[in-house]
Amino acid sequence: MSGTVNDTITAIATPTGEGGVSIIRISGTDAPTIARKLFRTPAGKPANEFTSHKIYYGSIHDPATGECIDEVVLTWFQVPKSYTGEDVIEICAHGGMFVSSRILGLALDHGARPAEPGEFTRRAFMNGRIDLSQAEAVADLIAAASDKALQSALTQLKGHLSKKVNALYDRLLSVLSQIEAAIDFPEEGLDLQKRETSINEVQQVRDEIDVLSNTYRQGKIFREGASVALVGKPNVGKSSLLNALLQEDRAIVTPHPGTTRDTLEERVRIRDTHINIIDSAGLRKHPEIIEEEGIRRTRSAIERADLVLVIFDRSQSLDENDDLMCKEVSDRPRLVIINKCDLPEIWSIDDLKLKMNMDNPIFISVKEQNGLNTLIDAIHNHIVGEEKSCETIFITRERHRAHLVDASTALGATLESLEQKLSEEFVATDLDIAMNHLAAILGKFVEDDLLDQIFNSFCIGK
Ligand SMILES: Nc1nc2c(ncn2[C@@H]2O[C@H](COP(=O)(O)OP(=O)(O)OP(=O)(O)O)[C@@H](O)[C@H]2O)c(=O)[nH]1
Ligand SMILES: [Mg+2]
Repeated sequence: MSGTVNDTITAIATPTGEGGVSIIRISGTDAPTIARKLFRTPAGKPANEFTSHKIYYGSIHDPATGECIDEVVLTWFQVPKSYTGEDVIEICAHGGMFVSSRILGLALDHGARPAEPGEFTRRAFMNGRIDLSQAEAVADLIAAASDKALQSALTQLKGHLSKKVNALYDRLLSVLSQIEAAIDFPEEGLDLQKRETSINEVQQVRDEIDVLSNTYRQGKIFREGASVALVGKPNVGKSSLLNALLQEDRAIVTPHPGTTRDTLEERVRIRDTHINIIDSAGLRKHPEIIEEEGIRRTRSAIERADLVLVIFDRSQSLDENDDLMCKEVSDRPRLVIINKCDLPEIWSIDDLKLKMNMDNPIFISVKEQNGLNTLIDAIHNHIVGEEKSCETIFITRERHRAHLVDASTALGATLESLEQKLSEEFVATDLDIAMNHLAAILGKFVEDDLLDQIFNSFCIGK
């Protein structure tokens, strides 16, 4: 991370390319001075003073040559009531790359330096405008590709997760203050009643932390989309189903078993969620050498999938390859699909029930486009589960989950020490560890390396 925290930074905040408007953002102490140097009123005069949060119409000139670069509107957000918590100038220009680059160049010539990715948001965090989980929500909001992703990022940006984590932290803090009082006045110690209340309170906080960390599976799906793997022995119609779900001829389909040799991943939107759907090489007990790597990849897809669609062909007898597949998916979340229902059936459902501890199978014919809506509903229900209110808090980042799990572990140790009436010092140490993990979610006492890692994934200008 270059530069100092007090210098003035600038960037084009809108995406590169042509558009209706583009915004050049300048943040830092020199922002108003730079704006005064570059901006002219419609009468061609310099603007002496700007008022905060008012929009000014005028133009940008090159002070060295007097050349007019563009007609613009300019807004000044006076410190501290701005996105970054510093003086911020936003110049809204016509949306051409050349025009916006010229204005950016002028801001750089007059004292600003180029902002790094996420540096505006990083300053908002450093200046206490938002905490770290809200800063992460800004990145998630920008990257959101579905309503669910948008809703959960917005809830986090509004500070719902922060409030929840802060409340849990404060509850542990009151327990800790009781414990510390007992350490400071050992003659009084932690009496039985206080010990009991502490145990109850720590247990309750721990339960709430566990509930929160358990929302990760769902939250991650909202943020990144769900992985759904299409699995079956060769020729059951996996690639045909992929194409049907995508509504395009993406994967090669032939009547020959063993057509797909590699996994193929495509994104498709189902209702308001996006899923990454993975077509795979057919599982076969005695593969040719060339298929072996493909099958290894199929296994890896089964491992990482949030849902496996296990596909059978009703027109071919069940064989050892179907057995192999049943074994491979036995402990994975799955939907059983029976394809080619347009052809005469060779085996009965009871044959399959014997092989698989099976939920209700879904009958489809990709060829005749039958049963596909039922399948889509089933995928959606499985992925999204029951609808939760949009205010429900979901954990969407592994970083948050890891801190919650560690906090819960430390609280487990706290409870053990309390129950076994060990020295208050032990209790206080574990409580402190748990509280530090909660604080880390919000970015209190955070290391620069972690900030670099988080903000470097942002775009420039945010
Ligand atoms: N009758 C009928 N044929 C189907 C249906 N679905 C797929 N097929 C045919 O089955 C054959 C195999 O289809 P694919 O989609 O390539 O099967 P796959 O499971 O991807 O096969 P591999 O990649 O070899 O593992 C093709 O000839 C498809 O046209 C269906 O619902 N009914
Ligand atoms: Mg295939």
